[in-house]
Amino acid sequence: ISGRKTIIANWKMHGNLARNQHLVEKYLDGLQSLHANVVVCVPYPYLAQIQSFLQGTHLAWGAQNVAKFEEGAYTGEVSAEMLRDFGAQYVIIGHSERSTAYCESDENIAEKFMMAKRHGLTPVLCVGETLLEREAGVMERVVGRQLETIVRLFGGEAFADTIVSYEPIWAIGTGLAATAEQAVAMHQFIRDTIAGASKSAAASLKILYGGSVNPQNAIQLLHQKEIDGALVGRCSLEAGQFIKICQSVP
Ligand code: G2H
Repeated sequence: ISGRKTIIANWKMHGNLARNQHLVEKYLDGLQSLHANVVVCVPYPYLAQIQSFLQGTHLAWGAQNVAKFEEGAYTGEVSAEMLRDFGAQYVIIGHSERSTAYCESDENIAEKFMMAKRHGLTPVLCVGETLLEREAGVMERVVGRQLETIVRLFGGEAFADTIVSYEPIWAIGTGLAATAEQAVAMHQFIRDTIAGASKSAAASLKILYGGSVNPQNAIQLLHQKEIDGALVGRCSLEAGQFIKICQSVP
């Protein structure tokens, strides 16, 4: 992972062949000279399509989930090796929309994280607290627990050259982003927590912010040295907005 900031588009369950082509062509047009790494995470069926458009360009691509198993009788699952077959370099792990809707445990998420790493994918681990947890002042305890499951099972070194995305659940898709101060404080906490387990892993870790990032708030968020980039949902579906977000990387 280079020292540049990373902007990841999370298309979630949106798109079709025609719309994807249109969107990616606009991305490629608008993102020619950039200071950022740009990654597009698409639904599984469109990996081949995105590979055909982005191969040989400066944009990378990835998926939004991966199986915790190598291979076998796991109906409906997609393995890390399969993602590699389609040139994926990144995979989002433990997004709250999955952990909530499909009851993913911290242990499951940790196993997916390691499976991605073992296969040379960069895992993008999502962590974050609910509004109730923030109001109760326990957000650091919650995020700490999410990180520590990986440390406990695989050691702090597991975080070397990976990405953690701080995604406060109250900010996801709500239009209400965290303030730069709130994000910076949590990003410092995340780096300190990992440093407590492995200083070298903490130094190579990228910490992104996700949750209602838009072209307006991106400027302030991305100017913070503690914020290594952004995970962008809704605004990644509008090429103009996504390009503006990428261009606001200083
Ligand atoms: C958080 C984010 C991208 P949005 O889920 O992962 O989505 O930008 O729509 O809040």
